[in-house]
Amino acid sequence: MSLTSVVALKPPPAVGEEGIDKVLRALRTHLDMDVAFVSRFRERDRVFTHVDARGVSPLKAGDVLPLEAGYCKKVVDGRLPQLIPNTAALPLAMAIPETRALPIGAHISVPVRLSNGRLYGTLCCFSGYADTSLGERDLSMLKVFAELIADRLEVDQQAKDERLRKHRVICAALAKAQPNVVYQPIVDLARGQICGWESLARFTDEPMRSPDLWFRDAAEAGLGLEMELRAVEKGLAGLTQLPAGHYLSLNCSPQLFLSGRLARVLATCDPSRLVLELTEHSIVSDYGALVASIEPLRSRGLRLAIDDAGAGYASMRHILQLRPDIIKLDMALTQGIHGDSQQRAMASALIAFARETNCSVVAEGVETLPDLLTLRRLGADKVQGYLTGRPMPLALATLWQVPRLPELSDPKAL
Ligand code: G
Ligand code: MN
Repeated sequence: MSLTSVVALKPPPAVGEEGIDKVLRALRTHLDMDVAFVSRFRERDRVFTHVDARGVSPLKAGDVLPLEAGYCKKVVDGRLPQLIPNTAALPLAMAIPETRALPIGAHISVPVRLSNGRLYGTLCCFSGYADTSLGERDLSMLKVFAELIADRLEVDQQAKDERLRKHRVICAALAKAQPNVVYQPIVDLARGQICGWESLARFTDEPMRSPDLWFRDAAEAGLGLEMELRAVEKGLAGLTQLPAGHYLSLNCSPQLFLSGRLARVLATCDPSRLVLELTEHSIVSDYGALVASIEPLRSRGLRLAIDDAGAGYASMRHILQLRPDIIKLDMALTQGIHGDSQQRAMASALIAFARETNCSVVAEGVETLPDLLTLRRLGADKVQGYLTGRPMPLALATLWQVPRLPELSDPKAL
């Protein structure tokens, strides 16, 4: 099976710059001028990064002009004043071709400096007509706005840098065929035998962090689906080596279902041996679309599990809307259940619901025999946890025997 390609993975576009557009609009309408813009100086030219205009604008965001053209560079160098209420009264301004071409009757401009003092560019407003009401107070206000914009640019830049850094780290991990997967046994309590395996992602690349954090960073870098698909592909690669009667449970986010990419990856597998666990961490906004995206796979025998049930609000909605085949009780609900009547009450309620709706219940995170016996007494069908087997490499999984737990076959232990 070929791993998802990482060749054409571009960082996602930046977000959050609309704040500057709002600042520009407020400034321009307050000064009652035709155009307001922020320009960024480069070595030889300047880019108009944000533009706000009344009516049809002579400029648009993304335009590039030579650095020397127009007013801005001259204002920054002190060759032109920052405040020009009437260009006709200033021969130097009249000597600039744009003054007549655009035309520019009034011009007000200040440098935008970053906190380290470095010049970023300028914040500028101009109008076609002179406006002799423009004064020092307007210039002071422009300077305040320039500082606000510089702050905002820096925050945006930091966020962009951070996303690029994450993107590089995630691409590097994908290029090294990360993540690896391990398999954890799921034990059928009626038979005391393994019935399936959950494949779990593990990252051995630096920085050493939990899989949750890797997936979160991948999503922030716009590579969440690539990372998830990789984990699914790697999990699936072990299916043929697991005993034929065992199923394989794979973790998927709602976004992965909705992307349509999952079906392609699963196309060559026997769906009746597969369970997809829907992680509850993301809120689903369109259950109709999600149901529709899973349906073709379910009609071919694939089963759907809701992961981490009992841990939060989303899982309850998932259960009601998606009508799963399996409900996986979160370890927050199962660990210590032996000694906690609240946990027992909640687990019983979910198990009763599962019975009514023809679902089977897998209790996750089971580490102790008393918890296992309590869960069995309450009606859980299957358990998964350190007690019956830690997540392990495929080679070990193919040989794994459930530890002998005499109490499991002892009716008195109920
Ligand atoms: O969210 P999900 O249920 O898919 O992930 C389960 C996680 O819990 C895995 O990372 C797995 O390694 C871990 N895990 C599995 N069994 C146990 C257990 O018995 N105890 C604890 N603390 N963690 C477990
Ligand atoms: Mn899971």
